[in-house]
Amino acid sequence: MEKGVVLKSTGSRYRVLYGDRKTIVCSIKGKLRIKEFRTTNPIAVGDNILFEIDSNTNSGIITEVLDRRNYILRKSSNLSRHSQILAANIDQVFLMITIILPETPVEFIDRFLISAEAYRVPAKLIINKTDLYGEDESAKLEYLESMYSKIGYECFRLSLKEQTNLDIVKNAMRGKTSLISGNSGVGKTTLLNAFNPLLRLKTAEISGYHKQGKHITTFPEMHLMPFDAFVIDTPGIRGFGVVDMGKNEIYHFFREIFRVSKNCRFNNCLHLDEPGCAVRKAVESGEIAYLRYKSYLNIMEGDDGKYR
Ligand SMILES: Nc1nc2c(ncn2[C@@H]2O[C@H](COP(=O)(O)OP(=O)(O)O)[C@@H](O)[C@H]2O)c(=O)[nH]1
Ligand SMILES: [Mg+2]
Ligand SMILES: [Zn+2]
Repeated sequence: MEKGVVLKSTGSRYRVLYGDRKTIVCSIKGKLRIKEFRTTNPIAVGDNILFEIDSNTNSGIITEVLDRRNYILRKSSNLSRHSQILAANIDQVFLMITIILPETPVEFIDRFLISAEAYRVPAKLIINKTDLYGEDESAKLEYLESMYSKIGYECFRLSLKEQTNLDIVKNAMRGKTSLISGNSGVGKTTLLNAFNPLLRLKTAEISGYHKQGKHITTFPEMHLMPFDAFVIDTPGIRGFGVVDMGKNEIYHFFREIFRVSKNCRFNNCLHLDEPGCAVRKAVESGEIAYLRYKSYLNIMEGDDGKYR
């Protein structure tokens, strides 16, 4: 019996890291599938597993998935009621954003952050491509950076092209398992290659028409970095999903809104236009950033009453 961690899952095969940086392809023992709960994948990237080595085929058979510390679900298609585990046992999630090429909308950032809050996984922002920023973009960067750090989200400025601040981001990842997310084209794959040149992963050229990168791969994959860190790439995955947040819960995941909401006159206040709403007052005074409040309103307007 060996113990390992799942680096990649492609349907029924799993690439597992074990021992002294050895990898082996494993499949699942038939009986294990039955234990599967309401997800389409019983084993996910980041899962700690027990397996037996079949010396004839030099492959492994997974016999047990050890308890998960946490996990994040993947946004599944609207048609399917099943959800998929994107990754398990994560210490922190990074959202990589860019001010231009492509521009990351604030609402996109906030949707990511509230999902991370719902999963109770610490979230941090990496603002990449600073080499491209002129005066306007730099001003916007500074605004976002001060807005998010004030709320408590650590921000890292990065230029992978000019290799600035690489060490600061590495240090933040050292000794941990990090998931990195972000719109395609922001530089996630470039970061992985910069951090571990042996990887030689394919990066996408920005397509001129959509100003967005093209998707290349679709399976999440965990990479071991030479500085004692695991980083999970989530290519082509636009966001976490399937956190069933009721409308009356959404504000719980906007940290600063939640904090202030305790002073609202009504304890079922949704901070829309109720009298005595402390949140609206805080937005008017500038204590809560208008952009964050706007994200909140947009998410509240979501069609089916559930945020996905
Ligand atoms: N100017 C500039 N371009 C970058 C930077 N980082 C990545 N890129 C480019 O952005 C494009 C998309 O990068 P990629 O890593 O494939 O993005 P991903 O879709 O998030 O994995 C590639 O052409 C990269 O060379 C950066 O810091 N500055
Ligand atoms: Mg990529
Ligand atoms: Zn209120």
